[in-house]
Order: sequence, then structure tokens, then C-alpha cells
Amino acid sequence: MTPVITAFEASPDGGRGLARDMRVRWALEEVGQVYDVRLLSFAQMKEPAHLALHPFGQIPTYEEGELALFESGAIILHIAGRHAGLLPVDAAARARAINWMFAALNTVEPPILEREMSGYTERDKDWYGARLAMLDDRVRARLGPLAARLGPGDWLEGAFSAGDLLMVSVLQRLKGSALLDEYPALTAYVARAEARPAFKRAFAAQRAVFERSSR
Ligand code: GTB
Repeated sequence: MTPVITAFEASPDGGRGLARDMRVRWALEEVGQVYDVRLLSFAQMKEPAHLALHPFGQIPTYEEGELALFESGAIILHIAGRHAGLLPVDAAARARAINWMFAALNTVEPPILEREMSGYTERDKDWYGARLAMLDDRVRARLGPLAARLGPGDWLEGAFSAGDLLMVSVLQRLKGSALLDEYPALTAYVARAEARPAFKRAFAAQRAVFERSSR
């Protein structure tokens, strides 16, 4: 059964692969699972048909027969559970990789998103500089220990896993800032992940959607 995911009809990220369908596409490419994509406008995301799949009217969703999921982390955990290639077989190693999936979404992503949101909504305030310095430090408090734990290794727990996939997806949101460059081990980690053929296929697929939408 070919799963169907949803994505933006016209992504506001300009085809940079920052919308969260990208991480789901990447996971599907890593395990070699063919998939279909249903593209949605912002208006369609808030209509009953989509709200039945996603209570918050967002993308991505994932449908596989009778099963419908939302939340990119849950979708990737499901894909990784059904296919080899994204989680180790050994139970303890598998639990550690899942640990990193949650760390990416619950511990590393929130300060990165808060910093990004502040740039959109508070940039015109006279206190923005001081707030940004504080938000930068909160991000550093995650990047420093992450870089230390990664050490000289290629991936967080031996072989590439869904933990790395989500962690890199989260770190990519810092690419426009100088913050990530303060941690050469992390820039190399992101570059290593982006060099994976599965990442390149997923990136090209979402980019093609953006290019078609901007014609
Ligand atoms: N926790 C959910 C998950 O991980 O699946 C979050 C899903 C989510 O935030 N979806 C966003 C969405 O549907 C798209 S990815 N937003 C529309 C809405 O809420 O009405 C977030 C995103 C949006 C835009 C950019 N960008 O332009 O760079 C990057 C990321």
C-alpha cells in the first residue's frame, strides 16, 4: 500500500526544505518506500476533510490504508518501526536512537523555534537585541552539549538513525544564522546528512513542488 503524505502546495520556505513534510519524505526515502503527496493550500488545511486527519490543520499528515497520523515525529517513528534502516535492531540501541528523536523535538527544537519566531515578531522592538542575545545563549546551551556528545563520531549512536534524521532536520533551521558555524562538528554533521542520497532525493522532490508553484 502506497502511503500518502500532505505538504504545502506553495511552501513559504521558498523550497529550502524547512517545512516538516521534508523530514517525512527523507525518512521514506531512507527506507526505500514509495509515497504519494497530496498538496494543500492554506485554506484547504483548515477545511473539515483535512481537519479530520490533522486536528490542528497542519502538514504533514501520513495515511496508510486505514491508518492516519499527524506529527512528524510520530510519523517517522511509525515508518522506522515498519521498515529496516532507521532504527537499530538491538533493543537498547533502538531505545537510545528513539531517545535522540525525542531530544531533537523536545529539547533542541524549542529554543531554535523560539529564536526564529522572535525574529519574525519582535525584531522592531527596542529590546530585541538583548532578547536575541538571551535566545542565542539558550540555543548555545543545546548546541554545545550536542556537539560534545557527537564528538568525533559521524552519527549520534553508531549508525545513522531516525534520531540523526530528526536532529539534522532541527539544526537545519539555524543554517541562515552564524550560530551553527560556532560548532564545526555540527556543521559537518548537517553536511554529512545532507550528502546522503535519500536526503538529496527528498530535497529535490519538495523543491520541484515549490518550483512548479512559483511558475
Ligand atoms: N509538531 C508538528 C509536526 O512536527 O508535524 C508541527 C507541524 C507544523 O508546524 N506544520 C506547519 C504548518 O502546517 C508546516 S511546517 N503550518 C501551517 C499552519 O499551522 O497553519 C513549519 C514550517 C513552516 C514554514 C517554514 N518556512 O517558511 O521556512 C518552515 C517550517
